[in-house]
Amino acid sequence: MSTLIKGGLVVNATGAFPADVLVAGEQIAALLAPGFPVQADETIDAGGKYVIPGGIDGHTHMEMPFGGTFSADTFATGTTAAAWGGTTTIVDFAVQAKGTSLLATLDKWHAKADGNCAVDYGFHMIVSDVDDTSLKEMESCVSAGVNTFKMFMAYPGVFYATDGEILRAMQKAREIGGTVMMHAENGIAIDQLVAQALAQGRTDPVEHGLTRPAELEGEATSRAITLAKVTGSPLYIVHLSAAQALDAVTRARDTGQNVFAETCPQYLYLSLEDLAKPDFEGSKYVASPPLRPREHQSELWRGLRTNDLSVVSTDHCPFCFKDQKELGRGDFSKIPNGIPGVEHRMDLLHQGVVKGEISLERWVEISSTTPARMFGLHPRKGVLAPGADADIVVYDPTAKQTISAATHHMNVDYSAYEGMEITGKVDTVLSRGRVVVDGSGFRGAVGHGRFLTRELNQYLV
Ligand code: DUC
Ligand code: ZN
Ligand code: ZN
Ligand code: ZN
Repeated sequence: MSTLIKGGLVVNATGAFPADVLVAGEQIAALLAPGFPVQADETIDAGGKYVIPGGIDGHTHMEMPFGGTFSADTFATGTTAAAWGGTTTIVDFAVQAKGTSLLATLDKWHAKADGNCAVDYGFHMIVSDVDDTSLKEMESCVSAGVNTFKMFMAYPGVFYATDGEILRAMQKAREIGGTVMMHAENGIAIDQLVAQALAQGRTDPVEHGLTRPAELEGEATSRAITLAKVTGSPLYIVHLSAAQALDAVTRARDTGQNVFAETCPQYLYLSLEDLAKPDFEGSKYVASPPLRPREHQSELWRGLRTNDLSVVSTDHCPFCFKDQKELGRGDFSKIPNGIPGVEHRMDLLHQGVVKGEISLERWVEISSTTPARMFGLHPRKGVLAPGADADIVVYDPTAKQTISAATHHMNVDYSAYEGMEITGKVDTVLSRGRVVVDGSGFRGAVGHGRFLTRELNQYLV
């Protein structure tokens, strides 16, 4: 089976140029001068459109257990929504429950995902127990294609790791070619602020933001960076939301330390004002770290331009308003943490191109090429080049759309971006050579997506 994508503007992280893209089987066979005569079974007209590498969302939570409930997207619904939005690879977090083994956790996540994904997928591992067994098992995770290990400085008593535990895990990561991913918020201090708020009868969703000040993200980020420096471990800060945290990352990067950070669309577009919406509407915007006052947003865009923020992932973690977010009525600390977004990352970041915050090439870089290199998937993913997987998005830069829960494909009953007008729209999506989305709708299949074993972070020096 061969497909020719004709007449588009090919955009890679390294540049944009008019070219036709020939796909043979599951891979890109050639980039051709426009109009170069070639036979193909199927032709896709990309005239007036961008042709970009499929998006890679390096941070999702499908079917994630949380306080007796689960995030609302299954691997089937979540990866289908990803495909609709031009994301052709996700990296989801396997969650070690305390007292269980990392390898059993991996098996559990494979049982949920294998045969159930519409696009390709990999895993990160959340390490909840730092003990000799888990540390030893991290080696087996690397052999199984999972070399990124998330830890938490937040959530005492649940996922929280002490500085000593973080130090030990970082030493191990350094030894085995792994990268530690950090949820950097000072959970010990936050828990005190939360208890004080509840004792004073402050129970609304906005208190979630007020009890998690930006300074405590900045402090934890600095501390994680220091521990990484002492151990020589690479460090990837997940879901960075605050200017103070960005400052810490920027300082470390300026010394040449292997420190990397991602932010998420919600921190670029939403703010504490959303958390303050009345009638419990604010619960739709509860995620950790919390949405920040608006002035942080311009700092984050600047960080994306300077590459102190290297990646934008969604932290897609959908909980329905009805019955799930509502668990926290009367106590904001019980609102399930998470915002849905896997479907709209490419569109939301394209607004950055439209508004002149980032270049066209940078859009591709932060949403696909850098995640591919950071998470050991490049050059198979993240680039349009001969030999790469034919994960390709034809994107119409001028089409208009309005984001709404009434039309999205995620299995969640609200959109955090309800009513937002977007310039640009996914036209056609190929996953490993197969058209999975086009004008006629979803043409892919649950089960088409394959597990990706990942190699070393290519940015390490
Ligand atoms: N951290 C995440 O990365 N996702 C959901 C909640 C959290 O604290
Ligand atoms: Zn987190
Ligand atoms: Zn710098
Ligand atoms: Zn997350």
